[in-house]
Amino acid sequence: MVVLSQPALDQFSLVKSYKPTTTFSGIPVIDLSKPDSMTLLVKACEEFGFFKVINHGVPFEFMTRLEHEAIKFFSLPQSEKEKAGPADPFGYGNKRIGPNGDVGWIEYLLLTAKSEFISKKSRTIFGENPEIFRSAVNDYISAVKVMVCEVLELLADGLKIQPRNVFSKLLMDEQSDSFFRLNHYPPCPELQALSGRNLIGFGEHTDPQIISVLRSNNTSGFQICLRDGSWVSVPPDQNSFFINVGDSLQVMTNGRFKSVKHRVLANGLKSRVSMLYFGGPPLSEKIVALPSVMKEGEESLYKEFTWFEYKRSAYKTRLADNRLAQFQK
Ligand code: GA4
Repeated sequence: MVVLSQPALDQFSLVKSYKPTTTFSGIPVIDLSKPDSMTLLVKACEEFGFFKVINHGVPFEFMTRLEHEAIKFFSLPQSEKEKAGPADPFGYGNKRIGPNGDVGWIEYLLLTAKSEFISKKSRTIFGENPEIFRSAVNDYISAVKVMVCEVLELLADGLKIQPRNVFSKLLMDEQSDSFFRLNHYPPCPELQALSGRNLIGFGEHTDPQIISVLRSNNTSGFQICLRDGSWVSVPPDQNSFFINVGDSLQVMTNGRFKSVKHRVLANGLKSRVSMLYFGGPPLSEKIVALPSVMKEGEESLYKEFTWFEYKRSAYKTRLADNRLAQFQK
Protein backbone atom coordinates (compact mmCIF):
# COMPACT_ATOMS: atom_id res chain seq x y z
CA MET A 1 0.00 0.00 0.00
CA VAL A 2 1.29 3.46 -0.87
CA VAL A 3 0.89 5.92 1.97
CA LEU A 4 1.13 9.52 0.90
CA SER A 5 2.55 11.58 3.71
CA GLN A 6 0.77 14.83 4.52
CA PRO A 7 2.64 18.09 4.04
CA ALA A 8 3.62 19.58 7.45
CA LEU A 9 2.20 22.97 8.44
CA ASP A 10 5.50 24.73 7.74
CA GLN A 11 5.24 23.72 4.07
CA PHE A 12 2.14 25.85 3.64
CA SER A 13 2.38 29.41 2.48
CA LEU A 14 1.91 31.91 5.22
CA VAL A 15 0.84 35.43 4.41
CA LYS A 16 2.12 38.21 6.58
CA SER A 17 -0.78 40.26 7.80
CA TYR A 18 -0.16 42.17 11.00
CA LYS A 19 -3.19 44.31 10.50
CA PRO A 20 -6.42 42.59 9.43
CA THR A 21 -6.93 42.70 5.65
CA THR A 22 -9.38 45.33 4.51
CA THR A 23 -12.90 44.11 3.99
CA PHE A 24 -13.93 45.52 0.65
CA SER A 25 -17.27 47.24 0.47
CA GLY A 26 -16.88 48.28 -3.18
CA ILE A 27 -17.68 44.96 -4.83
CA PRO A 28 -20.22 45.52 -7.59
CA VAL A 29 -23.57 43.99 -6.68
CA ILE A 30 -25.70 43.22 -9.73
CA ASP A 31 -29.41 42.71 -9.32
CA LEU A 32 -30.29 40.45 -12.26
CA SER A 33 -33.96 41.45 -12.04
CA LYS A 34 -33.17 45.11 -12.78
CA PRO A 35 -32.93 46.67 -16.26
CA ASP A 36 -29.56 48.33 -15.49
CA SER A 37 -27.88 44.93 -14.96
CA MET A 38 -26.38 44.80 -18.48
CA THR A 39 -24.49 48.08 -18.13
CA LEU A 40 -23.39 47.31 -14.57
CA LEU A 41 -22.15 43.86 -15.56
CA VAL A 42 -19.91 45.26 -18.31
CA LYS A 43 -18.55 47.92 -15.94
CA ALA A 44 -17.82 45.30 -13.24
CA CYS A 45 -15.98 43.04 -15.70
CA GLU A 46 -13.89 45.96 -16.92
CA GLU A 47 -13.07 47.37 -13.50
CA PHE A 48 -12.74 44.27 -11.31
CA GLY A 49 -13.36 41.14 -13.36
CA PHE A 50 -15.51 40.29 -10.37
CA PHE A 51 -19.01 40.92 -9.05
CA LYS A 52 -21.79 39.54 -6.89
CA VAL A 53 -25.23 38.67 -8.28
CA ILE A 54 -28.51 38.85 -6.40
CA ASN A 55 -32.04 37.97 -7.54
CA HIS A 56 -30.34 35.30 -9.62
CA GLY A 57 -33.21 32.81 -9.77
CA VAL A 58 -31.29 29.79 -8.45
CA PRO A 59 -33.38 28.21 -5.67
CA PHE A 60 -31.68 28.54 -2.27
CA GLU A 61 -32.73 24.95 -1.64
CA PHE A 62 -30.35 23.76 -4.41
CA MET A 63 -27.45 25.43 -2.61
CA THR A 64 -28.30 24.13 0.86
CA ARG A 65 -29.05 20.60 -0.36
CA LEU A 66 -25.67 20.39 -2.07
CA GLU A 67 -23.89 22.00 0.88
CA HIS A 68 -25.45 19.39 3.15
CA GLU A 69 -24.28 16.55 0.88
CA ALA A 70 -20.81 18.05 0.68
CA ILE A 71 -20.55 18.28 4.46
CA LYS A 72 -21.68 14.65 4.72
CA PHE A 73 -18.93 13.63 2.30
CA PHE A 74 -16.19 15.66 3.99
CA SER A 75 -17.24 14.23 7.38
CA LEU A 76 -16.52 10.65 6.25
CA PRO A 77 -13.46 8.86 7.66
CA GLN A 78 -10.29 9.85 5.76
CA SER A 79 -9.91 6.31 4.37
CA GLU A 80 -13.39 6.51 2.81
CA LYS A 81 -12.73 9.88 1.19
CA GLU A 82 -9.39 8.68 -0.18
CA LYS A 83 -11.30 6.03 -2.17
CA ALA A 84 -12.47 8.88 -4.42
CA GLY A 85 -8.88 10.10 -4.88
CA PRO A 86 -6.37 11.11 -5.95
CA ALA A 87 -7.49 14.16 -7.91
CA ASP A 88 -5.87 13.51 -11.30
CA PRO A 89 -7.39 16.00 -12.06
CA PHE A 90 -10.84 14.64 -11.07
CA GLY A 91 -11.58 13.06 -7.71
CA TYR A 92 -10.88 13.74 -4.06
CA GLY A 93 -7.85 15.84 -3.21
CA ASN A 94 -6.40 16.65 0.20
CA LYS A 95 -3.99 19.57 0.64
CA ARG A 96 -2.32 19.05 -2.75
CA ILE A 97 -3.63 21.27 -5.55
CA GLY A 98 -2.80 20.53 -9.18
CA PRO A 99 0.14 18.43 -10.34
CA ASN A 100 3.05 20.80 -9.62
CA GLY A 101 3.57 21.01 -5.88
CA ASP A 102 0.97 23.57 -4.76
CA VAL A 103 -0.49 22.92 -1.33
CA GLY A 104 -3.27 24.55 0.65
CA TRP A 105 -5.28 24.08 3.83
CA ILE A 106 -8.09 22.43 1.91
CA GLU A 107 -9.75 19.19 0.90
CA TYR A 108 -11.92 19.03 -2.20
CA LEU A 109 -13.78 17.08 -4.84
CA LEU A 110 -13.04 18.09 -8.40
CA LEU A 111 -15.47 16.86 -11.06
CA THR A 112 -16.22 17.44 -14.68
CA ALA A 113 -19.56 19.21 -15.06
CA LYS A 114 -20.72 16.66 -17.65
CA SER A 115 -23.73 14.91 -16.16
CA GLU A 116 -23.05 11.53 -17.77
CA PHE A 117 -19.59 11.51 -16.21
CA ILE A 118 -21.09 12.37 -12.86
CA SER A 119 -23.28 9.28 -13.04
CA LYS A 120 -20.53 6.93 -14.28
CA LYS A 121 -18.09 7.92 -11.57
CA SER A 122 -20.83 8.10 -8.95
CA ARG A 123 -19.92 5.00 -7.07
CA THR A 124 -16.30 5.95 -6.48
CA ILE A 125 -16.91 9.61 -5.81
CA PHE A 126 -20.32 9.62 -4.22
CA GLY A 127 -20.06 6.41 -2.16
CA GLU A 128 -22.39 3.43 -1.87
CA ASN A 129 -25.63 5.39 -2.06
CA PRO A 130 -24.81 8.00 -4.68
CA GLU A 131 -28.27 9.02 -5.92
CA ILE A 132 -28.95 11.91 -3.53
CA PHE A 133 -25.50 13.46 -3.84
CA ARG A 134 -25.46 12.99 -7.61
CA SER A 135 -28.85 14.63 -8.13
CA ALA A 136 -27.91 17.51 -5.79
CA VAL A 137 -24.82 18.16 -7.95
CA ASN A 138 -26.74 17.86 -11.23
CA ASP A 139 -29.62 20.12 -10.13
CA TYR A 140 -27.20 22.72 -8.82
CA ILE A 141 -25.02 22.72 -11.95
CA SER A 142 -28.03 22.91 -14.31
CA ALA A 143 -29.51 25.92 -12.49
CA VAL A 144 -26.19 27.74 -12.15
CA LYS A 145 -25.45 27.16 -15.84
CA VAL A 146 -28.77 28.76 -16.86
CA MET A 147 -28.06 31.75 -14.61
CA VAL A 148 -24.48 32.30 -15.78
CA CYS A 149 -25.48 31.90 -19.44
CA GLU A 150 -27.96 34.74 -18.91
CA VAL A 151 -25.09 36.79 -17.45
CA LEU A 152 -22.90 35.97 -20.47
CA GLU A 153 -25.71 36.98 -22.85
CA LEU A 154 -26.17 40.28 -21.04
CA LEU A 155 -22.42 40.83 -21.33
CA ALA A 156 -22.54 40.13 -25.09
CA ASP A 157 -25.45 42.61 -25.40
CA GLY A 158 -23.53 45.17 -23.38
CA LEU A 159 -20.51 44.78 -25.66
CA LYS A 160 -22.83 44.94 -28.71
CA ILE A 161 -21.68 41.53 -29.90
CA GLN A 162 -23.91 39.38 -32.06
CA PRO A 163 -25.11 36.72 -31.78
CA ARG A 164 -25.75 37.27 -28.08
CA ASN A 165 -24.98 33.61 -27.32
CA VAL A 166 -21.39 33.97 -28.54
CA PHE A 167 -20.06 33.15 -25.02
CA SER A 168 -22.97 31.19 -23.56
CA LYS A 169 -23.06 28.71 -26.46
CA LEU A 170 -19.59 27.52 -25.43
CA LEU A 171 -20.91 26.49 -22.00
CA MET A 172 -24.09 25.04 -23.50
CA ASP A 173 -22.16 22.95 -26.07
CA GLU A 174 -22.32 19.20 -25.39
CA GLN A 175 -18.54 19.16 -25.59
CA SER A 176 -18.12 22.06 -23.17
CA ASP A 177 -15.14 21.38 -20.92
CA SER A 178 -16.63 22.76 -17.70
CA PHE A 179 -15.55 21.74 -14.20
CA PHE A 180 -17.19 21.63 -10.83
CA ARG A 181 -15.44 21.82 -7.50
CA LEU A 182 -16.56 21.33 -3.89
CA ASN A 183 -14.08 22.75 -1.40
CA HIS A 184 -13.83 22.27 2.33
CA TYR A 185 -11.44 24.52 4.25
CA PRO A 186 -11.24 23.01 7.74
CA PRO A 187 -10.65 25.37 10.64
CA CYS A 188 -6.98 25.49 11.58
CA PRO A 189 -6.63 25.87 15.38
CA GLU A 190 -2.81 26.10 15.11
CA LEU A 191 -3.36 29.46 13.40
CA GLN A 192 -3.44 31.15 16.81
CA ALA A 193 0.22 30.21 17.25
CA LEU A 194 1.16 31.88 13.95
CA SER A 195 0.96 35.28 15.63
CA GLY A 196 -0.98 37.42 13.25
CA ARG A 197 -0.06 35.58 10.09
CA ASN A 198 -2.53 33.82 7.84
CA LEU A 199 -2.44 30.39 6.31
CA ILE A 200 -3.23 29.88 2.65
CA GLY A 201 -6.30 27.74 1.96
CA PHE A 202 -6.09 28.09 -1.85
CA GLY A 203 -3.17 30.08 -3.25
CA GLU A 204 -3.47 33.11 -5.50
CA HIS A 205 -4.35 32.38 -9.10
CA THR A 206 -6.56 33.34 -12.01
CA ASP A 207 -9.05 30.86 -13.44
CA PRO A 208 -8.24 29.57 -16.94
CA GLN A 209 -11.86 29.19 -18.13
CA ILE A 210 -14.39 31.71 -19.48
CA ILE A 211 -16.28 32.41 -16.28
CA SER A 212 -16.46 31.01 -12.73
CA VAL A 213 -19.37 30.99 -10.30
CA LEU A 214 -18.68 30.75 -6.58
CA ARG A 215 -21.10 30.09 -3.77
CA SER A 216 -19.91 29.60 -0.19
CA ASN A 217 -21.32 29.29 3.27
CA ASN A 218 -21.06 32.32 5.53
CA THR A 219 -17.38 31.76 6.48
CA SER A 220 -14.93 34.45 5.34
CA GLY A 221 -11.60 33.78 3.65
CA PHE A 222 -12.09 34.71 0.00
CA GLN A 223 -9.98 37.62 -1.26
CA ILE A 224 -9.46 39.35 -4.57
CA CYS A 225 -6.49 41.37 -5.77
CA LEU A 226 -7.36 44.90 -6.86
CA ARG A 227 -5.72 46.72 -9.79
CA ASP A 228 -3.25 48.44 -7.40
CA GLY A 229 -2.04 45.01 -6.21
CA SER A 230 -3.69 45.17 -2.78
CA TRP A 231 -5.60 42.17 -1.43
CA VAL A 232 -9.08 42.75 -0.04
CA SER A 233 -11.47 40.39 1.75
CA VAL A 234 -14.83 39.73 0.19
CA PRO A 235 -17.58 39.47 2.83
CA PRO A 236 -19.24 36.06 2.39
CA ASP A 237 -22.90 35.86 1.44
CA GLN A 238 -24.51 32.45 1.28
CA ASN A 239 -27.56 33.73 -0.61
CA SER A 240 -25.64 35.18 -3.55
CA PHE A 241 -23.15 34.12 -6.19
CA PHE A 242 -19.76 35.65 -6.80
CA ILE A 243 -18.73 35.56 -10.43
CA ASN A 244 -15.30 36.13 -11.91
CA VAL A 245 -13.93 36.58 -15.40
CA GLY A 246 -11.53 33.82 -16.46
CA ASP A 247 -8.42 34.04 -18.68
CA SER A 248 -10.36 32.89 -21.78
CA LEU A 249 -12.91 35.70 -21.50
CA GLN A 250 -10.05 38.18 -21.02
CA VAL A 251 -8.58 36.95 -24.33
CA MET A 252 -11.94 36.93 -26.17
CA THR A 253 -12.56 40.53 -25.12
CA ASN A 254 -8.95 41.43 -25.99
CA GLY A 255 -8.18 42.46 -22.41
CA ARG A 256 -11.26 44.59 -21.95
CA PHE A 257 -12.54 42.24 -19.25
CA LYS A 258 -10.02 41.32 -16.56
CA SER A 259 -9.37 37.85 -15.23
CA VAL A 260 -9.11 38.62 -11.51
CA LYS A 261 -6.45 37.17 -9.21
CA HIS A 262 -8.04 35.61 -6.11
CA ARG A 263 -7.15 33.36 -3.18
CA VAL A 264 -8.63 31.88 -0.01
CA LEU A 265 -7.18 32.23 3.49
CA ALA A 266 -7.84 29.55 6.08
CA ASN A 267 -10.00 30.40 9.06
CA GLY A 268 -8.91 29.64 12.62
CA LEU A 269 -12.34 28.83 13.95
CA LYS A 270 -14.90 28.08 11.28
CA SER A 271 -15.10 25.63 8.45
CA ARG A 272 -15.63 27.09 4.98
CA VAL A 273 -17.53 25.14 2.31
CA SER A 274 -17.64 26.43 -1.23
CA MET A 275 -18.96 25.21 -4.56
CA LEU A 276 -17.56 26.38 -7.87
CA TYR A 277 -18.71 26.02 -11.42
CA PHE A 278 -16.01 26.76 -14.01
CA GLY A 279 -17.59 27.39 -17.41
CA GLY A 280 -15.17 26.31 -20.14
CA PRO A 281 -15.38 25.91 -23.93
CA PRO A 282 -15.02 22.68 -25.92
CA LEU A 283 -11.37 21.51 -26.16
CA SER A 284 -11.20 22.25 -29.90
CA GLU A 285 -12.45 25.84 -29.52
CA LYS A 286 -10.13 28.59 -30.76
CA ILE A 287 -9.72 31.25 -28.08
CA VAL A 288 -9.27 34.53 -29.94
CA ALA A 289 -10.25 38.16 -29.55
CA LEU A 290 -13.68 38.64 -31.14
CA PRO A 291 -13.44 41.07 -34.08
CA SER A 292 -16.56 42.88 -32.84
CA VAL A 293 -14.92 43.90 -29.55
CA MET A 294 -11.97 45.50 -31.30
CA LYS A 295 -11.92 49.15 -32.18
CA GLU A 296 -10.73 50.16 -35.64
CA GLY A 297 -7.03 49.43 -36.00
CA GLU A 298 -6.87 47.61 -32.65
CA GLU A 299 -4.64 44.56 -32.72
CA SER A 300 -5.16 41.32 -30.87
CA LEU A 301 -3.04 41.17 -27.69
CA TYR A 302 -2.75 37.38 -27.78
CA LYS A 303 -1.57 34.70 -30.17
CA GLU A 304 -4.26 32.30 -31.32
CA PHE A 305 -4.63 29.09 -29.32
CA THR A 306 -7.19 26.37 -28.70
CA TRP A 307 -8.63 25.62 -25.27
CA PHE A 308 -6.82 22.26 -25.46
CA GLU A 309 -3.48 24.01 -25.97
CA TYR A 310 -4.18 26.43 -23.13
CA LYS A 311 -5.09 23.65 -20.73
CA ARG A 312 -2.06 21.58 -21.69
CA SER A 313 0.21 24.47 -20.84
CA ALA A 314 -1.81 25.41 -17.70
CA TYR A 315 -1.25 21.98 -16.19
CA LYS A 316 2.53 22.57 -16.41
CA THR A 317 2.26 25.73 -14.29
CA ARG A 318 2.12 26.50 -10.58
CA LEU A 319 -1.06 28.13 -9.27
CA ALA A 320 0.37 31.64 -8.97
CA ASP A 321 1.93 31.69 -12.46
CA ASN A 322 0.69 34.06 -15.13
CA ARG A 323 -0.64 31.49 -17.60
CA LEU A 324 -1.49 34.03 -20.29
CA ALA A 325 2.06 35.43 -20.43
CA GLN A 326 3.34 32.92 -22.99
CA PHE A 327 0.41 33.65 -25.30
CA GLN A 328 0.93 37.40 -25.27
CA LYS A 329 2.13 38.88 -28.54
C1 GA4 B 1 -7.50 26.93 -10.98
C2 GA4 B 1 -9.04 27.02 -11.16
C3 GA4 B 1 -9.75 25.68 -10.91
O1 GA4 B 1 -9.85 25.42 -9.50
C4 GA4 B 1 -9.01 24.51 -11.60
C5 GA4 B 1 -7.61 24.45 -11.01
C6 GA4 B 1 -6.70 23.31 -11.50
C7 GA4 B 1 -6.75 22.09 -10.56
O2 GA4 B 1 -6.91 22.27 -9.36
O3 GA4 B 1 -6.57 20.99 -11.07
C8 GA4 B 1 -5.28 23.92 -11.66
C9 GA4 B 1 -5.49 25.47 -11.56
C10 GA4 B 1 -6.98 25.67 -11.66
C11 GA4 B 1 -4.74 26.24 -12.65
C12 GA4 B 1 -3.31 25.68 -12.97
C13 GA4 B 1 -3.22 24.16 -12.80
C14 GA4 B 1 -4.61 23.57 -12.97
C15 GA4 B 1 -4.22 23.48 -10.66
C16 GA4 B 1 -2.96 23.88 -11.35
C17 GA4 B 1 -1.81 24.05 -10.73
C18 GA4 B 1 -9.82 23.23 -11.49
C19 GA4 B 1 -8.67 24.88 -13.01
O4 GA4 B 1 -9.29 24.62 -14.00
O5 GA4 B 1 -7.45 25.54 -13.03
